[in-house]
Amino acid sequence: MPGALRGPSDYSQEPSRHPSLRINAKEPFNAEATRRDLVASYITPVDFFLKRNHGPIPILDDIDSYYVTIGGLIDRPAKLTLDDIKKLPKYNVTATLQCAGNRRTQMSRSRKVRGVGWDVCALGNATWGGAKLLDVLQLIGVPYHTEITPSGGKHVEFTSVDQCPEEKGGPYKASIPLGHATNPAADVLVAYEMNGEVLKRDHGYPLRVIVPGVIGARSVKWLDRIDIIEEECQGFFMQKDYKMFPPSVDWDTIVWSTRKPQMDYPVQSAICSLEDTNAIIPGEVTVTGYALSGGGRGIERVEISTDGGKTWVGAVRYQKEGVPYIAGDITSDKWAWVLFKTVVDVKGDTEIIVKAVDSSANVQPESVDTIWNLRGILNTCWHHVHLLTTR
Ligand code: MTE
Ligand code: MO
Repeated sequence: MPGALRGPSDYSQEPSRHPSLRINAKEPFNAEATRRDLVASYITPVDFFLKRNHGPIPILDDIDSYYVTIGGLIDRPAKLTLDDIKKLPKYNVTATLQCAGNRRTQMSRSRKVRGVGWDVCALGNATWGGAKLLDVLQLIGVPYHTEITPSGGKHVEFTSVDQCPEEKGGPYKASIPLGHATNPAADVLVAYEMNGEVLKRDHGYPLRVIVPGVIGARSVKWLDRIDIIEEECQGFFMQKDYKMFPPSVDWDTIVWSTRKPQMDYPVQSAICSLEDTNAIIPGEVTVTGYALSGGGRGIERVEISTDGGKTWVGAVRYQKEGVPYIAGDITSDKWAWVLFKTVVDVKGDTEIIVKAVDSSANVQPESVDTIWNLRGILNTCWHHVHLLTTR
């Protein structure tokens, strides 16, 4: 089913970006904020939000001729304009989008992996405005809480318009199970706003999918089609990428079909107020950063160690200024990261370590070697910062 629209095949019409971003690859454009910029606010400004692309950025500004085709294993296929989507009830969901490749550079230091290198900022936390995917699906006759349609549809596939070399010049694609898409509590959105503004081209203008609690790769930008399909999407990024293999599998032994596409991400945290290179004056040092987990699990604890992991001290967690964070409470944003803060007394050269525990009591692994994988995804080991003090 070829899409109606096609993005550019070269990089001559890229949007402008904030000059302070760390650029990890120019074409396709892949960039992250500096650590300090990332945690300066709970809601990440669009400028500092992760930019993760596999091809040139599409231009879909002829909004009068734009529509999303909804088809596949259903009786009532439809073409929906942006206005049709905007007529549905609007939801604002604050959700963190994290790329599965976050912290890949560090994993590659232990043993080389393939993929764009990222420091600890391949994520961002935004308030996404849009229709719920299940309301869009209801328009074509799919009821809520459905795992299979009468014609055998079990997955919802999202197809974009960007041309990705990995798809042999075809568009980026991904799918999620129908049961996930039609679960009202999963908050899957067809979004047209980011932080109260119209989506920027870099982030999927005019429409993108947001799948909260799931690796960023499934939140397809520049939406062209939504199809109900029988089996999960066969695209490159579902079948030949973004799968988690054990450390024993390498490029000569990999059998892609033995693993399912990665969906939820595991518990993660990182220190963002400090870099390995900082020369610190001995005394009190403020340590801030973020923690998050997938699947809507909250953050139960964030702990800091300065003695190599023998003893740990809890850090203060927060989302909104002045509101104490309680995992699972209605006052917290369940799909969003939690920022943390603590003060450490640094006497001499010190290594500071952070780890988080989520509301299912999952803990980050100590060492990168036990989770090493050839594509360098889901590096969630304890995050270390090495501080040198000035005398
Ligand atoms: N959608 C399209 N059409 N093309 C892409 O290359 N990249 C995916 C996802 N959706 C991608 C896409 C990946 S891997 C991630 S991590 C997120 O978009 C990044 O979204 P962002 O650039 O808005 O931060
Ligand atoms: Mo990603």
